[in-house]
Amino acid sequence: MVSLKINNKTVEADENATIMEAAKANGILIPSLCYLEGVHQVGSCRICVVEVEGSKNLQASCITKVREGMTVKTNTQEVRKVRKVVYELMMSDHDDNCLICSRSGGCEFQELGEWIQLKEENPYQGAHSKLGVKDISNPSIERDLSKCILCRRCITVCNEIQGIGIMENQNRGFDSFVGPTEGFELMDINCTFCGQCTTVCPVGALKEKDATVNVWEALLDKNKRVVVQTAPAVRAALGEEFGYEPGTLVTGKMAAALRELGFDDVFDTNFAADLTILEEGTELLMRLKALIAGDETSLPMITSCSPGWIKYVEHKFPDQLDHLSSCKSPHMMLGALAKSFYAQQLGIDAKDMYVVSVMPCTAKKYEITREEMLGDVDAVLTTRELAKMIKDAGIDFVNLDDERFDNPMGLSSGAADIFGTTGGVMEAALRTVYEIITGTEMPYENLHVQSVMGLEGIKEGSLFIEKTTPEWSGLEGVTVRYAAASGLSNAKILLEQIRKEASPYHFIEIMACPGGCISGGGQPRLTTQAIREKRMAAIYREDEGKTLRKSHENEAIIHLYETYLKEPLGHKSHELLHTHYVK
Ligand code: HC1
Repeated sequence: MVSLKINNKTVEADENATIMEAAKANGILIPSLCYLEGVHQVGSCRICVVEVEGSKNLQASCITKVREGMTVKTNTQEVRKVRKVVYELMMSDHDDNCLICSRSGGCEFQELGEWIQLKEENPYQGAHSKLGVKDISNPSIERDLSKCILCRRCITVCNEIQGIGIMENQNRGFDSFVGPTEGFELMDINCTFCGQCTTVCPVGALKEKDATVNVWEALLDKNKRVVVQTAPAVRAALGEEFGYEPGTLVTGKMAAALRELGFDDVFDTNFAADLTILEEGTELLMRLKALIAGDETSLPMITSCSPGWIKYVEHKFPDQLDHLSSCKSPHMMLGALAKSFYAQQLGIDAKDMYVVSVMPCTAKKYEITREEMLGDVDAVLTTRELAKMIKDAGIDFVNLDDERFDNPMGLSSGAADIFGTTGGVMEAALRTVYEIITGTEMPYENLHVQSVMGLEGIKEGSLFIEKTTPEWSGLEGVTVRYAAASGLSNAKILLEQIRKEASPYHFIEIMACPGGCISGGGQPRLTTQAIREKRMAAIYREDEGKTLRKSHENEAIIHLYETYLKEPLGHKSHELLHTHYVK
């Protein structure tokens, strides 16, 4: 620990802390636009400058380490003057059409303007370098270069957290911009559309492609049956858009709001998550059986519900596609069932049905445009877009009474709830697969697979199968090894292991976003580690609060198999619930 003075207050700080961290820990806030928690700081925006006694120039507090005996001032006249000039220079090349910007009211740059008390006219008026330059090349993410303030957060998250590295500083001086190399658009390169860049962008330069206009149109169309479904992680974060503490579950209010918006059927993606466990679990069992019989098979099997991850593996590891489960992601399964099984029940043509998925994810917008699954789902709204629609409609969200999802695709188990967090799909699958093989419940307290819980990037564990039911004999004595990874740089580590034929696992869960869908690219901004933890705790609370906690015990799923699908991996399932991948 070192001792230093910040604004005449003597404070203690870890010797590796930056001035900004030491100040924050002691209740002194220093503004910044480029700072991002938990990564290498670039110190590019210079908004966080402070005076350090003995230094000739002001120092960027996000990259300057504390020293014993240091004296720091964060709020002198000189600091405020420089901060204002830096801000005004950024502002001079920023499209200031704030009233019609999607970030208005939630823009960090706007908030900083208030902090700095910018009142007079900006002295640095002049030409704008990229006015009107937009990248709308893809179905997930929109880039508006005239709003970019060159803070480089998107570069950091794309490089350091996701390990993709498609965003770079381009050109110099007045011509500089941030984007893919040689001015390519996102559609032309290996962007996974995970949308992590949209969650860290402090302004409106990076955002999801808007789907609200199309959804409003569908809701107004009297000839359409408009079905909506919501992902497991949305309910743990939507409340934040309405002032609730992170980690507040708003499942019932969300269902009520969707009905008030005019959706005809309010279904739960969690229903299809349970269905996924039956299909994917059976697929795993088949591969394990083949292994025991000495037949050729692809192990480890890897989950396929995260479309950013699928796009990544298709680009970077096309030789490993056999390892992916052939299951569509749960919301695509629900879309396909809505337009077949449910449309049949209603006696309507699938063409007259419009399916909307509310997802924490921007890559899901791209997923619905994939040729192999085209038509299953018509529109994807992010959590942020749903919040906007609720506000637009003047719905008093906070005072809504809780409502439930509709049948026949509204019932779900706790196993489905935990899909929303890293490790959750693995735990949900093990709850079912272990019980099918052994005829007994998984030997873990409260059904939790502790080894895959938590926010670590890669987690692993194993489960010994002592005895089996007669149907699965041959698997006794097998130790099933599993892993769960979140964030694409972690996924890469496990894929490289597989490529070298050095993977010890039978089953791997991979989610493109760090922490899983709780911190997806469409969730409320800005997701910190503390917020991730609270959303994750909420998801486990939802699971533990249910009596139904295993996918294979979901009566609605059992009924669906009895009356329509017949059996997991059967003909109908293959037709509706499975897909293939593209090299
Ligand atoms: Fe997810 Fe999934 S859990 S991918 O993380 O398998 O987005 O929440 O909806 O489809 O169920 C996301 C979340 C989500 C799917 C499910």
